[in-house]
Amino acid sequence: MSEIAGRVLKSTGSWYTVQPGSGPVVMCRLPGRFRMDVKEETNPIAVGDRVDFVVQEDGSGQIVTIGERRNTVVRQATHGRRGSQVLAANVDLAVCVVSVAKPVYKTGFVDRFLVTCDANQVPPLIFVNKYDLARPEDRERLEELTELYAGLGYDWMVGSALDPTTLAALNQRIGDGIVMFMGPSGTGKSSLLNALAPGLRRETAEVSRFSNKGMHTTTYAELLPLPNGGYVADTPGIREFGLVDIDAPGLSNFFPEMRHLREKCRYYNCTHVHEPDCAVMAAYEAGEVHPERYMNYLQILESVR
Ligand SMILES: Nc1nc2c(ncn2[C@@H]2O[C@H](COP(=O)(O)OP(=O)(O)O)[C@@H](O)[C@H]2O)c(=O)[nH]1
Ligand SMILES: [Mg+2]
Ligand SMILES: [Zn+2]
Repeated sequence: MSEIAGRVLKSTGSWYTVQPGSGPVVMCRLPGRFRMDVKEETNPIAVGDRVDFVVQEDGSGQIVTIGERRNTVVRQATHGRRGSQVLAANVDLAVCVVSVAKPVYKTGFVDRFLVTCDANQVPPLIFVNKYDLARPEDRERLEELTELYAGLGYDWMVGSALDPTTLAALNQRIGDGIVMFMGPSGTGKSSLLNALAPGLRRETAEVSRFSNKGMHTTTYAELLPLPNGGYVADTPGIREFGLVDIDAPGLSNFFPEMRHLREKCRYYNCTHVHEPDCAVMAAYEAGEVHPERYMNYLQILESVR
């Protein structure tokens, strides 16, 4: 039997919808032995996974290999459940959707997102939505922030889900990759999703989450096709992914403006808060590390301790 390579678009727990290189999707099952290998994660296969399968007599597929993952977006299990849940694998772009107003963005959220993306090897894009609502003073501050974040090497976009120019730019940035939208509620994720992939007509995350309320089935993501050959991972209700495996002294590795200063600190495990001869604090005092970034660093540090 010949093996066919494909990508997992959807998982319902026992069946996986797999898209081969060409042709229609195949519903596949996973032999039980794969589940034994999984220790910390609750699901052995996530959307975005590359798999090989063989076609059975009844036309269904049996998965024989799970490809190595380039990255994962993980949600820590809640409510006393064991392990973490992989929401999606092999994500090409994680978009942090924040908005100019209603609700107004916080750079603390943005910085946390950038750290977790970096720690999980997921390429990030910050998208500041609802630019149409910006007042002159908002525009000024956004210009300053755009300069700050672009200067640090981050992918940073400002626009509106209602603006075709913004949508075209986003579509181009996504290309044929797997994109995932995250961010606080009300910032425009569903609007963007619907505008980028018209015809999919997804309900809002809030509604999907409600309809799953009280059920013990886990809500897995689903990959929805985009017009340019890419996919958007529809992940009901995800704001951000958890800060995993970052220790306090390692945190500054995820701040590009601090990373190169670390070796100049007196202590190798300096956390840049109170230690003597700290190069990061010296840079902050000299105005070379933006005060807001340093404050956000301190806040994230608190949460990883
Ligand atoms: N003015 C303006 N409103 C927007 C924009 N994008 C989304 N909205 C509105 O913001 C509200 C929340 O959007 P929604 O997509 O449901 O946010 P989600 O919670 O992130 O999925 C809705 O009323 C949208 O119509 C935008 O670019 N400009
Ligand atoms: Mg929504
Ligand atoms: Zn230091």
